[in-house]
Amino acid sequence: MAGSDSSGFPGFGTDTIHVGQDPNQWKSGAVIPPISLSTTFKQTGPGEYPGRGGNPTRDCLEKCFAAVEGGKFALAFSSGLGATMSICHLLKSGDHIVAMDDLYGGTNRYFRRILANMGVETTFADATSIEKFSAAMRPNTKLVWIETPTNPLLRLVDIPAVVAVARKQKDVLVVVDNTFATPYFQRPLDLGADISMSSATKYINGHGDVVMGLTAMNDEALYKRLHFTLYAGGACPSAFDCYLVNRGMKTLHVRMKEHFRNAMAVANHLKTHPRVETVIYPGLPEHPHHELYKRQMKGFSGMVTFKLKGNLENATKFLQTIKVFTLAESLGGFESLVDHPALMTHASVPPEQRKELGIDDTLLRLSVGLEDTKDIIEDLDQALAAAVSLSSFINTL
Ligand code: P1T
Repeated sequence: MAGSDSSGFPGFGTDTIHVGQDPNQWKSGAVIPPISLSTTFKQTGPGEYPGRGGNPTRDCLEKCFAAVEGGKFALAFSSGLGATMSICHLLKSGDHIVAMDDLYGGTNRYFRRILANMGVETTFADATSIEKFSAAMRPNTKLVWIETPTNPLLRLVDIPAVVAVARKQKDVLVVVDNTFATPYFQRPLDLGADISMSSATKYINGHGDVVMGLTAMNDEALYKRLHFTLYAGGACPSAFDCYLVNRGMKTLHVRMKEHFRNAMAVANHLKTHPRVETVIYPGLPEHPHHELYKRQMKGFSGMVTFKLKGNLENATKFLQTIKVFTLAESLGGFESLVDHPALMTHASVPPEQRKELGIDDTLLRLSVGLEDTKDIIEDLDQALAAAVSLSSFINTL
């Protein structure tokens, strides 16, 4: 491990700062990669391309992302969902997907309401149970899609165990959505996954001002196929956004340590709070998948999910009173955000699936930012005090 870091992968900070950024690649010797806004590049002859047909600013970002994911290749997309769509373009009608049942609502919606209409069926299974996951596999399964930790319930899936099941069949692609963990804390490719994808909109960029998806992989043939679906499908990011994400990534390791520290403090504070029903944070020893967390991850991000006591009215009051946290979708930026999954990010998940998972009216998802720990905790306390009257829970205390 490089330096005295207690979390993260060896050399992570050095890679994110230097890989793909060599000043000698530019005639000017620019230390910071320039933004190349040109949408077309001079050919040396008809049909002869000077490079591989990419954009120089995007190339810097992709090289850097591949390195921090421990992969050989990376591709950037116009959004996380754009990456998901382009990966699914590798499938054909009649193919089948097994997806984790607890997923970002937009991924669930894409599988059910777009892909299903194109002849690709998805079975949602609880991949935290290898038995349930194995039972969902079919002879025509071609894609396994998991998130770990999941959005919003922060459940953990054993990546090597899922890969082992998928490998029993031919040509099954295993994709891990690594958005919540980030490559600083978890490297799906090292654990056998074929593709590690992230919504770079979140922690990777980290500044709430870019929408982007990133994928990393080791297999060259897969990289070429995915490059084709990106190129032919058009979900390509702008050079300016690539510049911003490449810049944001330079501090990913610094930000993630701080998100981890703040989120641990919040989780520890909320777990004994009289106005709180339950707290979910994989870093807490009480988390049901904490042993797996210790095996598979080197820490966790600023995502803390909890249930406050009471009902929707209490939750609404909390969300209207909280100040340091902004009520908004998305996550992973420097600023603290709070989400009500049932009414916001996961409203498109069918109500019966939400009920089964436990995404109910009092479940709230925090994206703990980089503000001072004391201010974050005091804000949670004041909003909880305003929202939940202890006297109504006197019998439960
Ligand atoms: O927003 P976009 O870049 O398209 O990424 C989609 C996406 C993919 N995977 C995960 C795990 C995600 O959380 C998201 C986007 N999620 C939110 C906007 C949200 O608030 O949960």
